[in-house]
Amino acid sequence: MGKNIVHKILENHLVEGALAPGGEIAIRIDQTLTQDATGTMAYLQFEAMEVPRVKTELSVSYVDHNTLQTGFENADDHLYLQTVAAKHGIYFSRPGNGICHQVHLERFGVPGKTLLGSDSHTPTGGGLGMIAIGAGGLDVAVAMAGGPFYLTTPQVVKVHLTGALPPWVSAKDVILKVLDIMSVKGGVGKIIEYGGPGASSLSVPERATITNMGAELGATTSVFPSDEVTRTFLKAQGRESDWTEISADTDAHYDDVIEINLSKLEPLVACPHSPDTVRPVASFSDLKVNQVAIGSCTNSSYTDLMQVATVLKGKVVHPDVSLVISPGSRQVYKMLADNGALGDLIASGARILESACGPCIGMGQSPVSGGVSVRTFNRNFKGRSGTKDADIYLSSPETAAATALTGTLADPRTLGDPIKVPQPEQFLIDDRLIIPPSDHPEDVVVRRGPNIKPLPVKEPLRKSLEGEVLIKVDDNITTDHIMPAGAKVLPLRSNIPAISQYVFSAINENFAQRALKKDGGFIVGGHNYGQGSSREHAALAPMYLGVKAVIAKSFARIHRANLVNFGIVPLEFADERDYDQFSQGDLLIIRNLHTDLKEGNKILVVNVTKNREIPVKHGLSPRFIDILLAGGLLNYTKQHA
Ligand code: MIC
Ligand code: SF4
Repeated sequence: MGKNIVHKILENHLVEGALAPGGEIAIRIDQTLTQDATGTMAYLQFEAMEVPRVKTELSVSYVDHNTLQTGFENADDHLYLQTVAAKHGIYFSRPGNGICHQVHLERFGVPGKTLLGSDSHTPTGGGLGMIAIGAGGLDVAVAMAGGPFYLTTPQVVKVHLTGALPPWVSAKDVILKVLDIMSVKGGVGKIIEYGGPGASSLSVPERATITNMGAELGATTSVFPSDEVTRTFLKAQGRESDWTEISADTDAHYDDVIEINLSKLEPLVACPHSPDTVRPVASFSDLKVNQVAIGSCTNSSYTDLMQVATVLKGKVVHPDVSLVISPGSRQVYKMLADNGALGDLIASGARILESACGPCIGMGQSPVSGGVSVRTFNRNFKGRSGTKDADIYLSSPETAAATALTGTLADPRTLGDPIKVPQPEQFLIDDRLIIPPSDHPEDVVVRRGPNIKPLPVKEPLRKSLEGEVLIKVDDNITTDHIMPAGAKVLPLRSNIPAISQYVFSAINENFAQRALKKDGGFIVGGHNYGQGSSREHAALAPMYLGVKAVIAKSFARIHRANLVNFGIVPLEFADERDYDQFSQGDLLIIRNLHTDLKEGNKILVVNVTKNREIPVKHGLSPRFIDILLAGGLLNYTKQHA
């Protein structure tokens, strides 16, 4: 039988295991990327491994999240990142150069290669035909040190595209349709491979919008073929020599196939507070909108912003709407400036921000109380915008632009004659904000400001675990609930004692104080616990507070791995109805966990308060078990060095 693209690339990189569904494999990582909010931890961990120079083909450190400098913290972190990069063989993309995923797509991504990034939207690279996976910073640090990346062999789902997008319908509407079909947990344990005749009608940035937001499906990653469209894009980026063709064999096997006819799609939005609550824009009649935000790694390419500029040219945004725009990269920004489109945007009343994540991660531009914000971003989790009671809708740039003009959620098809901005034959290439690693690393002094605190390390797993249920939460709890971001909390990413005070603060006022006072305990969760971001702080900070195990109905992939990496045991109910047997405050004991994990015995959680014994399972690979026994990946790596 023929091979799909996923298996072709994985096979080329396989260092351990076999590509049999459900088994564990290890793959070689060619490229890594980090961003500043996860990067400081990743590099502290890399330094702890005492490897002088990265062993990847390419590693890039981006600064794009923590760019608001309201105190010394972020500036300190940036200086640390710049110096540690110079010393250890890492390229450094300076603040102002753009969002990691957009810049990586433009300047570094290579079809057929593997990319591991400490950010959940790393799958953006799948738009170029890469296997690009998001992971915790510690996994990325291990990859930089030359270690492989371990994952459960994913199922491969094909999304077979036919037809072509109608006017005013765009790539964002394609991925919203996929989210509508599969839901935020439909992609867990899967890689989504796009193909079919419709795929060749989509440009690389359009493909990247789709693979980027595949993260919201819970999928391991998403990938497109590398074809003539890919070659044209790389040529326009002055990198045609990086191109290779990658396609699936005609008789390739897939675990599942989803058919989407692009011609039948219409403008869609994801409604509050989940990316899979999808509705047609046309089904809204009069939704008043206070803010429109255009940008983020999902929708801030040159063509995205040119579409917006063309719609807004000569017009002014509605008096009740605040329009903010953040271009995805310096390349995009400068091209808009050079061709006059930036002037059109400014004239329309848009508030132009720097080229960074900005409002997407709550770094400024929080909407008005109880307000409605339409954003071209990828996540609309409650509170992520910085305003707890705001309603966030996710849309395409075209829908966002139409809405900015009318003041109500607007179908772009009402804008009249279609516009379609062509991809430029030549992008503006200027890499002077990307600093190559030093040729004299021995002379580089790594600068650590007072915000950078040493890494807390856990002791090996205890024989038995005992403590209270510190919190019980519902299904689909996101890492934004566990470890919020935003302008106030993000600067503390290098300071675990300080940031841990905010764990669960969005949903539970004094979790941190309670956890510390009780000497830690347990978390009880529903399905898809830990969905969303790759931030390992959602494991590291609870670990610091003494959380010993999370017992849930099911876990999101990256978060489950992060829990293991930091020595917190992820357990699943054998029978999910047992979730009802737990309340906050119950006293739990898991006896002989150490031995039972090691010997593969059944594990029982004793709920002392309710006087019941509840069977749980874990499905952890032998390697994951060894990591837990060692007290986390850092200890494990040291033991195996
Ligand atoms: C996000 O979009 O949530 C982030 C911020 O980019 C995160 C990473 C982080 O929390 O630092 C992600 O998606 O992994
Ligand atoms: Fe940045 Fe938002 Fe993309 Fe995360 S999702 S990398 S915060 S732009």
